[in-house]
Amino acid sequence: MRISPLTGRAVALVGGLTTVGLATAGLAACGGGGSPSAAAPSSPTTLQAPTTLHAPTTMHMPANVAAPTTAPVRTHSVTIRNFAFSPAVISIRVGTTVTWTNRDDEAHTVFFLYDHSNSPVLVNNHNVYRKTFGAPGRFAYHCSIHPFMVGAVVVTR
Ligand SMILES: [Cu+2]
Repeated sequence: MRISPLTGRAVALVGGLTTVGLATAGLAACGGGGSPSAAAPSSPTTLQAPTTLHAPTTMHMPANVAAPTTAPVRTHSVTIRNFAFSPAVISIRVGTTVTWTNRDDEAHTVFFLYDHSNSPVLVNNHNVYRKTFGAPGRFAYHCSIHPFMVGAVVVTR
């Protein structure tokens, strides 16, 4: 009974990571002999909106979301094309409305971690989302369907 909940969770996390690491190592060790039959992904026909997402205060970003590092471009228009936000990082003044336009046939969203606001699913090419920023800061966002699609809005006075 000396294991605290925190320690227990940490051990569980490490255990999970170790399992993943071992699995990866095992695959690598197989060389070319393994069958790739397990690689078929299940089809994402039932997309679940994260309406009840409550991020713990100690974890601001999911591990698979990387922060964009490019220099900000001064614009209020972002194009979504080829599974990327362009420019990935923009800078605006307080009170500016930013417009995202989806130029892909694929559906995308614009999800902000700081307020958990999500755009509607932008589909059918040329769908537009607008959001106004009333306070300074650096606000990272990503596509909730494709978390590797990341961007940020830098708001200054
Ligand atoms: Cu997307």
